[in-house]
Amino acid sequence: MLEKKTIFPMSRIHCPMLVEAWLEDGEIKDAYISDTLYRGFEQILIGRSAMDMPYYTQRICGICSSAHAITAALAVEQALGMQVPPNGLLIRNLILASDFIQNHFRHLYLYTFPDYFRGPDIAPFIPHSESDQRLSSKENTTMTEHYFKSFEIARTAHAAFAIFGGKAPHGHGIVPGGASMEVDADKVNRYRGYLMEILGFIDDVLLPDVTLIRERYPEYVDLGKGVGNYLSVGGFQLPGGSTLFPQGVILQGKREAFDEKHVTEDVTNAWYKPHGPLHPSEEDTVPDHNQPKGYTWVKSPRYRGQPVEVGPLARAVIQGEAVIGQGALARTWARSLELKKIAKATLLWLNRLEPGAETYNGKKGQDSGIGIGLHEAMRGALGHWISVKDGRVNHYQIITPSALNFGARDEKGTRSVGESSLLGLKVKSEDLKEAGRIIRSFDPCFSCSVHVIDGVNLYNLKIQV
Ligand code: NFE
Repeated sequence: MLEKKTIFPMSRIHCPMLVEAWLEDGEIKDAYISDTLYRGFEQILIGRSAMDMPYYTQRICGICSSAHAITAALAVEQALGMQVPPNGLLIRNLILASDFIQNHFRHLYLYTFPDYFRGPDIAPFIPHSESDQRLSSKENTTMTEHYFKSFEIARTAHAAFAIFGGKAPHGHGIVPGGASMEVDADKVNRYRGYLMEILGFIDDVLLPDVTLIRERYPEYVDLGKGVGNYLSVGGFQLPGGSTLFPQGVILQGKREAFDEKHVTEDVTNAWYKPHGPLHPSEEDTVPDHNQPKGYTWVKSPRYRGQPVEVGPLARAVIQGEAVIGQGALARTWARSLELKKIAKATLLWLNRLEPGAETYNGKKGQDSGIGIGLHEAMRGALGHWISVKDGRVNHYQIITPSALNFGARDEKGTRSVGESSLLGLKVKSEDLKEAGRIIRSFDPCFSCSVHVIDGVNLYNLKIQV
């Protein structure tokens, strides 16, 4: 006899993610993951100036804002035939890198590590989950100190962001055609100073902390595996064409080049007007709460019809880097190492900036066209598909990393990577902490995923079983 248990809210970042697990004898046999929040960004964008897309789309989310800015800028630049000068590429990378850094620190210390240590008897640590605590009291105290210290270091990353972004989050620095800030020695030196401080924290605090957690919870390195499919659309382009993150796909162990033509979304089990799998350039977003099979606002993105995992672990796998496993702590470990990789890269990019050289080129080849922006966001692959007519948006579709990891099961009934990662998990705790550790390792963000809170569906999930 299956027993239903619900985890809500699932994420420590904000509320709309709901996980429904179906258990038998303490083992998860099935899972449904639902986003209870609909936002409708794709409709908001229609009819607006294409040049404003980096600003509008950043409002999808405050923790990955600059990822949307750069992806929108790439889409608009392709549609309107714009070229970015070398300084512009580097400044955009520096803005996005500092945003990645604040995101990864927040994810690790505020949203993930509390799954593995016991904080003091104060908010936000209470009520405590007492099950499966493996750190000593002294180690718990140290982790708590680092938890609070991470606020400061994430703020330092935002300060670096604001040097070239004007403010953080939702900066003003990334625009179609380049970057709006000029380069001078003072900005370069301040950014470098912040990054040196951040690198010190990574080496002295973060890496020892994540090593400790990995040692105490070794089985989580492989608990919560995905489906063996990984995707990265690449990112952090440098003058000359190379990128820090490569692009590629691995499907069932086989590597292949990425081609966006193979990206589709269907809405069979989501709350939208029904349609089969469609390429984002052909797809619409028409909410329909009455769809009988619907159980989430997140559509079902697929690559060649298959679910794919995205994020730091996927990027490491695609890059051919050594990974420690494929489960929850393998994701957390990959995110920690990626943090260092990005922070170190910024120091090289700073050296390549040319003070005084142009950062922006507003010349356009045309006023109408089609563009595709693809860039890795903090949580994985992000795509913006735009069609522009006379400078205005007439079609826009967005596929976010959390939609890729956590969309609805598709027309064939295939589960997302996130739903699959819970299958077979043995649960001993009352609060399903084991499942929480796995789902939170993806760093889920459901405001991004459906880009008006619906009070009815928050608590009245219509799931078909
Ligand atoms: Ni709201 Fe985002 C990132 C995007 S969601 S955080 O990273 O796009 O997956």
